[in-house]
Amino acid sequence: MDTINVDYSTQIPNNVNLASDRTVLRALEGWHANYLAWWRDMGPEGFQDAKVYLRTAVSVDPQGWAKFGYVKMPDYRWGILLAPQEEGRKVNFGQHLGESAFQDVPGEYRAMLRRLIVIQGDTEPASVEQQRHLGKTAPSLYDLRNLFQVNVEEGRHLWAMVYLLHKYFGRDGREEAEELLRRRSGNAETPRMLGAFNEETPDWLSFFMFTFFTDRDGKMQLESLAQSGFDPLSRTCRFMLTEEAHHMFVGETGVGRTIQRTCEAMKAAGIEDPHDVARVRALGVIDLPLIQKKLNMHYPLTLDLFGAEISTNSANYYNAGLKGRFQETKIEDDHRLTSATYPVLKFIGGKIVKEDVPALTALNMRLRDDYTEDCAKGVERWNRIIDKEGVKFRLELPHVAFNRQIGEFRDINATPKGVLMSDAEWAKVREDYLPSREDLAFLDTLMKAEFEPGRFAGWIAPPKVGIDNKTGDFEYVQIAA
Ligand code: BYC
Ligand code: FE
Ligand code: FE
Repeated sequence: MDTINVDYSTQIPNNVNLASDRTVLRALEGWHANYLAWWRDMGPEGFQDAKVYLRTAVSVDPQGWAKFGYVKMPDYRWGILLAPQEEGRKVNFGQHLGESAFQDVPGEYRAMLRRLIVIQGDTEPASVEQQRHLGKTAPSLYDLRNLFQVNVEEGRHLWAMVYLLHKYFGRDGREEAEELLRRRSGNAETPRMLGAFNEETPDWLSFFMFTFFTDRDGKMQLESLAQSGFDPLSRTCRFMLTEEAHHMFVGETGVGRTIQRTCEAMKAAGIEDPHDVARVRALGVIDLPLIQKKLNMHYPLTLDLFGAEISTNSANYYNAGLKGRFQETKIEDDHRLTSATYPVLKFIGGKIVKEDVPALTALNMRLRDDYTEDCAKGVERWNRIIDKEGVKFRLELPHVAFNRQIGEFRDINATPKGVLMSDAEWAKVREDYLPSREDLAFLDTLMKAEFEPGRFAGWIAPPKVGIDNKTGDFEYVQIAA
């Protein structure tokens, strides 16, 4: 079997020749049943029988890897797809620089590697759980379909990690794979592993912010794992990244269309001051200050996902050749980082100061900086929409010390501009910067489903083009009667 096209003859589509790997195939078939039970329990609520116009990966050829068609989500062909093996691939960083890439798990790195794979795997079903109630309030069938596309692909990303656990980690891998179906987002006893994945996604603005910010952490982490010297991990992450692009598209255009609609409505009503919140809300659109507050909520939560600024874990991952930097092979240095330094923001003597630290321990910070740069570009594209409509307002990323739970700034209060303040001061201004109960109640009033083909809820503009070049009135989801 070639490794570009996918074998659909087995219950589990794959391009890893599962048919000749009976033990792994059998174990995965067992897990499949539990996965489907999890999907029915924790997947999109109320839409399990709807026919959704979804893309399914049929190949890993960058020129054309997907086909579109109506599918009921539980019938989606979740498959195991790895990018083709590169002949003679090497370990590109760390202690093993220049050695052949690992085709099997090096014994001494087994625990570390398993942990990385499990953490990555845990986020995927978590996001599906977080988003399971959103279908009921979708602003259009187009958006509903995009939500479900993201959901089934996150499900596939779980499959990608579970395949590695089953194939390379024996019994403990199989146990971890079961645990991945047992933890639950937001559950006090069995929470998901990372902070942001236990938060609620209460409304569509949060969904769009999540796919813009948090799926972008996914992109950055997958980029670093795609550099891995453990070749099967690298190959699976490389393919996952092709799907990830759509998730960020959903987020960026979702927020962009919301902004567009708000600005248009303000103009039509002759409102010039974007801070005249009451009048803007009376138009049934989301005021720009509230969009900024949601951004203020999601960006720090996602910064926390990068771990502490200074981390021996990340140094160990790098030395072992398991997790690299963003675009590692394009960076010109020794790829060992034995003497390099990197500037890190720290909290010392009551002040935020920049300090050079050994680059090897600052890898989380570096990846986070690359992430921030990527986010800032997206925010600028949003600002261009506001400019174009002639509204005087700018969205901004808050300071990295704002509202953090992990790392240097977890114990302090800072404004989005980075001005430090006491607990008492913070309590007074918190709702100037983060959504208040009243803000959320307002958003809730807008979250009403619009399921008529071609129609959109009043708070969001239609997209410029349809999915798969479909026309505006295309029925992206056929909701079962
Ligand atoms: N919440 O040494 P540190 C995605 C823990 S998103 C809770 O700084 P490290 C997706 C940490 O585990 C991408 N705990 O940690 C997006 C450690 O615990 P231990 C997901 C946290 O390991 C949208 C301790 O604190 N993939 O794919 O350097 C939809 C010390 O911290 C958190 C990955 O993350 C937190 N936020 O960095 C769907 C890639 N942060 O060892 C999907 C794999 C830290 O003391 N993960 N801790 O028990 C990693 O590379 C790293 O584990 C982390 C943390 C970057 C997450
Ligand atoms: Fe994912
Ligand atoms: Fe994603």
